Amino acid sequence: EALGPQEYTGIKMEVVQWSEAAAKEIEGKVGGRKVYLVAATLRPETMYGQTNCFVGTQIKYGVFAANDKEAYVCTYRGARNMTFQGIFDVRGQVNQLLEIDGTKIVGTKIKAPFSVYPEVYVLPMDNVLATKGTGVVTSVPSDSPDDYATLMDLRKKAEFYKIQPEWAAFEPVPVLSTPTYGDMTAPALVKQLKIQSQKDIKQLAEAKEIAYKEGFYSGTMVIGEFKGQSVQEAKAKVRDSMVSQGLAFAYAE
Ligand code: A2H
Repeated sequence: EALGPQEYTGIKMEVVQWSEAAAKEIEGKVGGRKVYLVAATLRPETMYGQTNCFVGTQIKYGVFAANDKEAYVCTYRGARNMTFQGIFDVRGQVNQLLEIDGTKIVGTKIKAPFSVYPEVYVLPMDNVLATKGTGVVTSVPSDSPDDYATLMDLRKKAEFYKIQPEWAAFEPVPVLSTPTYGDMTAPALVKQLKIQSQKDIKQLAEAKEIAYKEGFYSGTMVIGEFKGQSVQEAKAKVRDSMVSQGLAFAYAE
């Protein structure tokens, strides 16, 4: 864990179509607002490779009014942090429109800003922490070992996880290249460390550490506006570009 505050980017993933279960609970309760799932990421430069989004199945989420026009789906804890960071219209105020279980959000179709896949689905992940970020994780299986291992679990056992196979069918996309692992860092590490599933927490922590260092210090972008630049250079530029287009905001904790 970092000692100072973590500088996340909040990625705004607009809801295109609610899952059946969520639609029932949400109908008539958001006052005509556009609703976004907000994912917290430390790797904004990888957003080109989003294939889905994850929520925790044990986690309760809220739909919070950010202002008259927009509502955000995240944990109550995340919303509280946001409002004290001036992200909602009334600083310090949390206006929760409703509460909903993570399981019910699964299957919702959302926009994935900057991704080569404009619309993707919400899927379940075992290890989403309620105590970190927004409780919503955008998935980049090319560069996140956790995301890749979870996506493979879901594909192998779609029925067990209660998902439609087509929700998990988006292929990982090359986003950045490193000398050691090429342009599919996470799949390479999952293989090398013999990770079988999202339950292999210890090896995944090691893979995550290696992937993060390798990507940040030795990675070159292979896609997007900053293609050919180092990840170190591109990271803030991609973030700024998303923020200036209204697709993301700075979020710290
Ligand atoms: B990262 P740190 Cl491509 N529970 O975003 C579990 N994981 C969470 C979370 C939560 N509540 N909130 C955020 N995260 C994930 C992209 C990514 C991330 C890539 C590679 C590595 C990576 C796409 N997923 O994280 O413990 C989010 O996944 C490894 C550093 O605060 C977020 O960034 O360091 C990262 O964990 C924050 O984890």
